[in-house]
Formats: sequence, C-alpha cells, structure tokens
Amino acid sequence: MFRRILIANRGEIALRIIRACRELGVEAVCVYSTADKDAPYLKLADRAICIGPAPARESYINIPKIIAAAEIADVDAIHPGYGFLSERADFAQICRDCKIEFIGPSPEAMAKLGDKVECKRTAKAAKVPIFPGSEGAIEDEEEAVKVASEIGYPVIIKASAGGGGRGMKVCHNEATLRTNLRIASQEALAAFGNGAVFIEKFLEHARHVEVQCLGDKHGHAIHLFERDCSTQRRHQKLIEEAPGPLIDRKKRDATCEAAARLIKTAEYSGAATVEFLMDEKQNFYMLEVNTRVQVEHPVTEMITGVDIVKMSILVASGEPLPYKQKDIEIRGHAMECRINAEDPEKNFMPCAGRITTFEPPGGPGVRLDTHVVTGYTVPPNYDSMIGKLIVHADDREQCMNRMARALREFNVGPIKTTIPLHQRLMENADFRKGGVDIHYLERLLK
Ligand code: MV4
Repeated sequence: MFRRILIANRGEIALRIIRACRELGVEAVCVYSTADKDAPYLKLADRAICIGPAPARESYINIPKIIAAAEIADVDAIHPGYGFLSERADFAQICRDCKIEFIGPSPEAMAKLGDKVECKRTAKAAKVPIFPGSEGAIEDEEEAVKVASEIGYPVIIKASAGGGGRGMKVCHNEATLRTNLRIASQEALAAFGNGAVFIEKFLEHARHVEVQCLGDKHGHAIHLFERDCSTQRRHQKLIEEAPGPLIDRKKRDATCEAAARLIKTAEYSGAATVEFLMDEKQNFYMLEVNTRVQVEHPVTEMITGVDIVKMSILVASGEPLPYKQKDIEIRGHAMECRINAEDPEKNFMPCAGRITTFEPPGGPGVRLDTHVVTGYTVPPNYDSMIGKLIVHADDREQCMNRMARALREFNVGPIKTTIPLHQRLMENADFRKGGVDIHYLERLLK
C-alpha cells in the first residue's frame, strides 16, 4: 500500500478521499487554492499545500503546480477525484513519467475509452450493445448520408472527443445532416482539438442508466450494478439512485455483465462507469465511459457495501480486487440528492456566500457527504455542489420516505439551495412511480 497520497481536488470529494486514506492508514496531502484556504477539511489532512489563486487554471488543473506539490510532499500517488485533471490522459502520463502512481486507469486505457469512436469499437468487440451508426469517424459527407438512410432519421452527430452533451447535433433529414456535419466537425476541432465526428441513431425518450465497474491490474473486472441518473437538467444530474427502478432483471444483468466485459477488454484498472441509454422496451445502448470515480458513487456503495474510493486506491497500489462478481449483491435501495448552492426559482443561479445556518440531517440510513460546516463560505469559483444527501432503505418507497424526512431536517441558509426542489420531487407522483426519463425534470420546471 502507498505511504502517502496527494489529493488533487477540493470540496466534498477531497474530504471523501481523506477519509478513505485515514481508514487505509495512508497519509493524505491536500492541495488548495487561496479561495479554499479556510476550508475545514484541510485540517483533517496530514498536510495542506497552497498551489495558487482561485482560478482552476492556476491551481487545481495546473499540472506543473500539482506535480511540484507532489514532489515537495514526497507522495507515492495522486488521487484526482472527479472533474479537474481526473480524465486527462496527458496528466496520467506525466504522473507515470514522474514515477508517481496516478490513481485511476493507465493513460492507454483512459485514451482508449475516453475517445468515443475508439470506445465504441472496443465495445462492439466486447459485445456491448451500442447504437447503430457509422463505423468509426465520418470520413466524407456521402458516407454519412448513406449510413443515415440505412439506420433512418433522426440521427445524432457527436464529437469523438466530446462528452457530457457537448458537441452534439440532432438531424431529422438529409439536408440538416449535410449542413450540421461541417459545423460539428469545425466546432469539435475548436473545442477539443480533434475534429473527428460520428453519427448514430437518435433516441428521443430514454432513461440514463450507468453501470459502476472496478478493474484491477491483474486482469480482473467486476460490476457493482447500475444507477439511474435520469433526473437531470442541462446534463447536470440532480438525483441518482440504485438499483434502477422497474428494470427487468435479465436485461439488467446482461447489461451489467457487458459493462464489466468492456472494462476487462480495455485492461482497465480503477473505478469506471459505463453509461447507457435505455429505451421504452428496456433495450440498452452504450453512450460513453467515465474513467473516474463519479459524484454519485455513494449510492452504489450503499447498496453493495463496497467502498469504491478505497478500492480505487487499493487497485492502484497493485493489490488485486478483494471481490469476485458473485460476492456482489444488491441490498435495498439508495438515493442521492445533490445539494447545490443554487436558486431553482432563478434559473439555478449559483449562490456563493457565507452559510450561517447549517443543520444537517441524521438518523437511520442517512449519509451526508459534504465539506460544509456552519460559517463556511461557498467560493464563487467552482461548481456549486455543496453536498450530497444519500439515504438507504429496504425498498424504493421507504427510501423516498426517508429522503423526504431527511430533507425536512436539513436546514441551510441564508443562501438558496436545491433542497426545496428535492422536497417537491419526493412528493411528485411521476417521480414516485419511478422510471422517469431524461426530459422529465426540464418538463416539470417549465
Ligand atoms: C444520445 C441521446 C439520444 N440518442 N445519443 C447526452 C450526453 C452524452 N453523454 C450523450 N447524450 C445523449 N446521447 C443518442 N444516440 C441523448 C443524449 C442526451 C442525454 C443523455 C443522458 C442524459 C441526459 C441527456 C440529455 C439530453 C440528451
């Protein structure tokens, strides 16, 4: 096991990683920007190093500064958390060159699964279901038109280097396909430095179901079942739950096994999430792979009992996964509400500022992953998530009742948060039935 780890992140995930380190007997070194200098979680680290001013470019995503801090603190490894440098294959390669273990996949596995065209190719070989579409990147317009007429409109153009909904265009006919192809490729080149685009069948009504996987450096890969993350707005998830409600067991198992196969085929080590869209007939189609620990990992931890952050550290140190697939079982139901410092009444405008009232919920089955304490000031420079309320119960119904109870106990002020919106959702008949699609929240907010 590592002696000392540098945490190249901030906020609740930095605290989550500190906690995993402490339990593993590993020293944790935090880095922080001047905007986070008073963050209370820094006192829980064994050491904290200032890496620069508030803008992430000059601190949390500044590779020379992160590497300098790692050298000064003499760490064995760097945990990137999510966001920031977590999915940068160039950073993973620099860590390797500096003989610092990157806690995550190899740069090769990250590049392979991070590029969507490459990822689809690998998925197809591993018999993971994908949308019908172009084989690889589009080389010329006529080829795209031919593929589209074969699979039928609507089709969607995606950037191979894109992600999280960036650089996508839906086309309903040949004329718009032709026009959009050129625009999409130019935009992709400008935004990602890679103009490669591909097309696939566009699915209108869908649920977002993703499979949590873990791989080690000994060729083992397992899945920890799925999460439903359909309740989102502008590609920002608001609620995640596990298992996915109302999903046929056989189809679910086949998809989860396919996801684990993909991770194994890619010789992937660490935590990975394979994203799918699920149609009304519960057919699954892979979208992309997230090569990091995700925000919503706790719901999977609650239903499986597996500590995903600890596992990410364990496998990076070269240990084999201490679980076989048959050891993994679903226990009950878990749900996570993202608590953002935003005003849902004002188009989710971020609300930075001092939190003078902070009364967290508690009691059976309640977990709160947050770095916030009374008197904490939310800086305006980073994302607005200030915590995640996760609850676990025997079934979905009791889970929602428990969430409603916990939300009622949770008192945050004077800044606005997403708590009242979550309370409304816990009482919404469509949400309670389960199986809402990816457009549900935006429809509700209209
Ligand atoms: C799609 C799709 C429909 N059909 N692909 C958006 C984010 C990126 N990961 C992929 N996305 C989509 N890909 C096909 N072939 C619809 C979306 C999509 C979406 C997916 C998941 C969660 C929310 C979404 C919101 C709008 C569009």
